[in-house]
Amino acid sequence: MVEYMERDSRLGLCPARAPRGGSSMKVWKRAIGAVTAGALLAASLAGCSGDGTYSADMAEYAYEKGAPSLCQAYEDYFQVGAAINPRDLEEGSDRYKIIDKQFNVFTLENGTKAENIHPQEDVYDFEATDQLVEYGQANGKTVRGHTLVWYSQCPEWFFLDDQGNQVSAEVLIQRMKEHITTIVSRYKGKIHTWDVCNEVLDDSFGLRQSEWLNIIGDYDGDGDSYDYIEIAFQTAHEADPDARLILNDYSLEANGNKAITMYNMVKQLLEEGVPIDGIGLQMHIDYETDLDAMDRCMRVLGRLREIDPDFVLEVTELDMSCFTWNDTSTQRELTEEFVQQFDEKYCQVLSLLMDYAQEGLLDTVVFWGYDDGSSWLNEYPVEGRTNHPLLIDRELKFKSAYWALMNLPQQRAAQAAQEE
Ligand SMILES: [Ca+2]
Ligand SMILES: [Ca+2]
Repeated sequence: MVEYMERDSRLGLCPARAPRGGSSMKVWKRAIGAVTAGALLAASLAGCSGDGTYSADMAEYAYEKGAPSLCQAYEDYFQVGAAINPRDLEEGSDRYKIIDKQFNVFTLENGTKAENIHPQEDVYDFEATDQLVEYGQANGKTVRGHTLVWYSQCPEWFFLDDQGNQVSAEVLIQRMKEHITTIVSRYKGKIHTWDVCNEVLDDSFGLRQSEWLNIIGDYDGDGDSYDYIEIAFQTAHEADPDARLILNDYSLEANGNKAITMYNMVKQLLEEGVPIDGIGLQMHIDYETDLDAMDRCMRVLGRLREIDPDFVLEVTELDMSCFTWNDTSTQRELTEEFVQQFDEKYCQVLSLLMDYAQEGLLDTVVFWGYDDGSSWLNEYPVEGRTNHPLLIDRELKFKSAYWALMNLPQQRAAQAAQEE
């Protein structure tokens, strides 16, 4: 924080810490107007260290020692993280310098998914996950494990016997328990948080159809079919009682039906004693994301704290597409107007998340990647498009969105101070 504050004072800004508390929806609405000025400020700040032009050597500037970092800027609110891949951990590389400096919580984008870590019944491949865990241990970083039980990127052997027939519920439960126990035990005390189950809900209403659901079903006969989720969380909890266990899903911040379905299900599971510590909101949003809907959904999920006061929300896969869902185009012209809208939306979203953090509802925000060139959104939902959903561009240069987010905590603090 020290170096950043020195830069601030050079520019005559008060680096006051954001006060705790404060009302929620009002704050981000007020903060919006300050963002453009913030972007200009960021440009001049960046220019201070270079030859006066905004883009010159930005990447080098932003990860040099003493330059600001995202996780420092938000340290009073939440940890800031990124999904990464093994190449990011090559010490000394530009990518390593960026992730090591900017983030304090990490998820492997693919390495811990079942198809990679447990490709065959008797074959585990821990290499990528071990590498991240070792890095985390050596550098004081929080590591998230993603993910133990998911309908996708899960090898077929889980669900089939030697003859290629579907296995019984008993066999699948046994395999799931072995999978979870082996992995969670190996990283006991080292992987802080597990996305135990991923994407268990349907987009319209109720549970998603999956082999996990269809084979295990209402195994205990109590009238619900949450059994595979219940068993997964119990098993993970037994393997590492101190790990934070998360139920992760998408569109919870946008789809009210889904948020309410999640609330009702988790409420029942908590009341039955299932050890769920929180909900992970993937938060794959776009530049037109409806913030009022987001706030309503977050408030619904936040009510789970009435049942468990320690219940948390995490943002686990944040990125912001330059295309709305129905837009099938492959290119987005980055006009000044669009970039400004994009940066403002990112600030508004982060400002909302800071509100929840101040209320103790949320303590972790993880981006799904960090550079536009590596984002999955270049291939999904439209293949071969050029998307720009993150804070660092294809040349590993820091975008204006990055600088806008860097300035946001101070702007909020300044706004709050003005009102006192
Ligand atoms: Ca049941
Ligand atoms: Ca039950």
